[in-house]
This record gives sequence, structure tokens and C-alpha cells, in this order.
Amino acid sequence: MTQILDGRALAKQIRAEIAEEVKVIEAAGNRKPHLATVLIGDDAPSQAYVRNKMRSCEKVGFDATLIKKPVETTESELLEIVSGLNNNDAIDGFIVQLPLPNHIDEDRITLAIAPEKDVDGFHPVNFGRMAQGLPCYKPATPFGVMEMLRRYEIPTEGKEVVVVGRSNIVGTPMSLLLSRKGNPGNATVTLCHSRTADLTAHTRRADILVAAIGRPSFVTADMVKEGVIVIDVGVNRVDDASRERGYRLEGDVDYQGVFEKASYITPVPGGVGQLTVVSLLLNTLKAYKKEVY
Ligand code: BQF
Repeated sequence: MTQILDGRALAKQIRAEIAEEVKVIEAAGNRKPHLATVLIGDDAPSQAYVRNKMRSCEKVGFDATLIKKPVETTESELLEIVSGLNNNDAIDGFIVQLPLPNHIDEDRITLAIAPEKDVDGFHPVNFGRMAQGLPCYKPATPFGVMEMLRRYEIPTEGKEVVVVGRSNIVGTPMSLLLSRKGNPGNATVTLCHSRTADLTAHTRRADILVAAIGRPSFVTADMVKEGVIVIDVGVNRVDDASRERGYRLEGDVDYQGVFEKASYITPVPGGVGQLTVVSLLLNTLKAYKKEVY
């Protein structure tokens, strides 16, 4: 029988734990943790993601500030906003929602964020600290996957993990975290990408497969072995006239086909994405408590 890794239920449980901590903070007469989000332009998925994040803050009792600017915002204007947030003592942590419009250099913006307020964990200082196993903010999606493996008590030590996708935000940090010492961790990790020769030969060897490609239903049943644990990081919008919104969310895994062979699988929606948003809350709480820096 295939077990579904229920991101929604897990996220709810973690939010309850965070809300409890916020109550204690407030009862002691302290201010609440405060996350700020910067959204540039009107990219529809980004608006949905930002809404998820604001709502999650509300659910746990965090203060949340949304700074929304038009698509014509210049890079130097955004750098001013970032600098203002870096120096604002009322803000524990902040994120700049990606992707940014093409005329803004994402790397330059990420570098401008103070590492101690970088709750997305995208700044190279946090990435470097993560790679070395030092206290840091971990990027929300890999952090969420680690929480999922840990809380479902899925053993990773000595396992063959195959990560497909090498982005700075998901695939690469995921491979680092799973190969490091720890639990979860201690896995043997293969990082596959668009130039990998014979991808299927690699994925078929996986005890745990992490799909972070960004293409709907890319991983098919023939690419996995019987009993595989499948972590589907993909959040793809696929046209669907039968839906009111005109689209549905689909993962990077052909869910129906792969389900039949998997021992555990994350659904989309309701899987890793839920943990991604909760991880941002966990990082914000860490920032508030000054646990990292
Ligand atoms: C769910 C993201 C690609 C590029 C930029 C819950 C989210 C998504 C799905 C969410 C994502 C994806 C986010 C579900 C934030 C995850 O139930 O399946 C939550 O809000 N995400 C983002 O901020 O930027 C992205 C994916």
C-alpha cells in the first residue's frame, strides 16, 4: 500500500506548535514575530504564493507586512526598500518574492538582503553556512522536505537519494542537506539535471527520489523502482477547462502512474508546497528569537 505524505496535515500541526509559542511570547508582554514580504509586479502565481504566506502568518499570530510595488519599479528603488527593511528593527525577517521582472537582477537583490534577516535563506552567506553545517536559514523548500522526512520518520541514512534539478533554491541545497551528517541526512546523493546522460538509469536506482525539475508530470512510472519514496517539489500550472480557474496544479511527477510503484508519495497540491510556507514561518520565528545570528 502506498502511503501519502500529507503536507496539509503536517503544516497544520507545525502551525499549531508555532501558534503556541507566539501565545507564550505575547503572554510575557513581548511583541509578535514580524515577517515582511516584497512583491513587485502582478505575476499571478506570485500573488497566490504571497497570499498563502500572509495567510499563514495570520494563522500563527505573526505580524505580516506586504510591500506591493508596480512592475515598473527600478532595481535601485527595490534596493532602497531592501535597505529600509534591513535597518527596520520592527521587522524580524523579510523576503523578496521571486521571480522579479527581467529588468531587475535577482542576484544583486539577494546579495543586498542582510543575512540575519534573510528568512528565505537565499543569500550566499546562508547558503555557505548551510553547506558547512553551521547555524543558518535554510531555503524554505529543502527545509520543508527535511521536516517532512523527519516527522514521518523516513530513514535516509545510507539510502540512495536521487535529486532531479539543480536550482540554487531547491535541487542544489536539497542535495547538500541530504548528504550532510544528521537525521535526516547521511544519504548517498546523486544530483541529476538537464545534461545528465541516461537520466532513467539514475532515477531507477533511487530509494528516495526528489523531483525538482519544473515540468508537469516529467517523472513517469517507468523511471522509478518498486517501493520508491517520491518527494514531488513541482508546482506547475496546467490548463484545465474543467476547472473554474481554468488551470490545475500538477507536480513534476505523473502522480497516478508513479503512485502504483511508490511506498510513499507527496501529492500536489497538499504536499511539499505546504511545508515550504510553514518553513518560512519557522525561519521567521528563528529570526525573532535570534537563534541563528
Ligand atoms: C500546495 C514557488 C515556483 C517558483 C516560485 C502550497 C504553495 C504552493 C503549493 C506556495 C512556490 C511554491 C512558492 C502548495 C510558495 C510553494 O498545497 O501544493 C503552497 O505558496 N509556494 C513561492 O513563493 O515561489 C515559487 C514555486
